[in-house]
Amino acid sequence: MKVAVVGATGMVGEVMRKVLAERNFPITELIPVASEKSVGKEIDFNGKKYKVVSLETAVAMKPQIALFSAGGDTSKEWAPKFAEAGTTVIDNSSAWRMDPTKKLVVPEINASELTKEDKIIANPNCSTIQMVLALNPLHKKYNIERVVVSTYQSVTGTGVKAVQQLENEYAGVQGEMAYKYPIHRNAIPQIDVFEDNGYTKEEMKMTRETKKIMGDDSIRVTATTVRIPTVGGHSEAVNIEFSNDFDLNEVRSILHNTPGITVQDNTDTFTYPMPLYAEGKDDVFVGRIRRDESQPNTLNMWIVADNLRKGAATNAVQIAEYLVANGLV
Ligand code: 2RA
Repeated sequence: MKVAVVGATGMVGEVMRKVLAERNFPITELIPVASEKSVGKEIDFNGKKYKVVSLETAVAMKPQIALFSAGGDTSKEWAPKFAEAGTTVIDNSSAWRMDPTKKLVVPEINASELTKEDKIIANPNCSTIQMVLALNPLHKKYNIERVVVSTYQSVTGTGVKAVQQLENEYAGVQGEMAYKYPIHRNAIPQIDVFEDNGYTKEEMKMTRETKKIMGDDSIRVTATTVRIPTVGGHSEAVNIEFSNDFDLNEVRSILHNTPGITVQDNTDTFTYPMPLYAEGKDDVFVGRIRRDESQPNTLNMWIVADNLRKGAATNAVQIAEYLVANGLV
């Protein structure tokens, strides 16, 4: 398999390369693609060196799969060019996610929708992926009516400039700002731009993408998304109202038996998920599972995942693995 990684030198691109290697994805040739200033640079992959090429060169090399993480504008312009050349694109930007002609895929939930005709496949937003992975099996059992979610998101979701801002502020060094405000010792209740309804785009992604991935427009989702000075992953406090009542041990057992989820939930031993320990792992971690005692049929839980892994690179590579395993590329 010839595989292009578009945005290969970026934060997600780097993790994509790592995850492809770790999971022994059947690659015969890696095509690292980046902006003009990185063209010609050498990148190590599985003990071999590969030269970074431009988008034009990569299209002409006709990879079977291209993993994109280079921003919405690049995806809008270049994903169709790759698709026309016969490449299947798995795109990590928000460019195609809500396009009704494109699939938005979390493999454990809806990979079975994919066909050979899907030439541009959208990888969902990081904070959505980790939430829906835990919601989906519970929805099947108890039927979700409404979700109220508050996020505590890692600076790695913004990129390398934000990680640098946090490090500079921590060290007391002046530098470039990725955010409008300091992030060290702060919590910024704005992720992405504001929409007309007063919500941020990140908040609306969680609302819209959840319905599309879970294939159910009736699920109501309201979100508050917040950037905090952490790097290991995104955390989410999620309140879920079901149509039907549930048993807490059954909830734990359903989550425990869901591929991709690790339950860490024991108050006696102070066991619960934290981003520091989720970093570098592919699973979504769920804990603090408890009944919302303020109203019937309602559950609270805490969900943590490495946003660069299951929230981005790992999910994209899992989609690619599904395509290969099912002869769709
Ligand atoms: C963030 N959701 O954390 C974004 C990254 N895709 O900012």
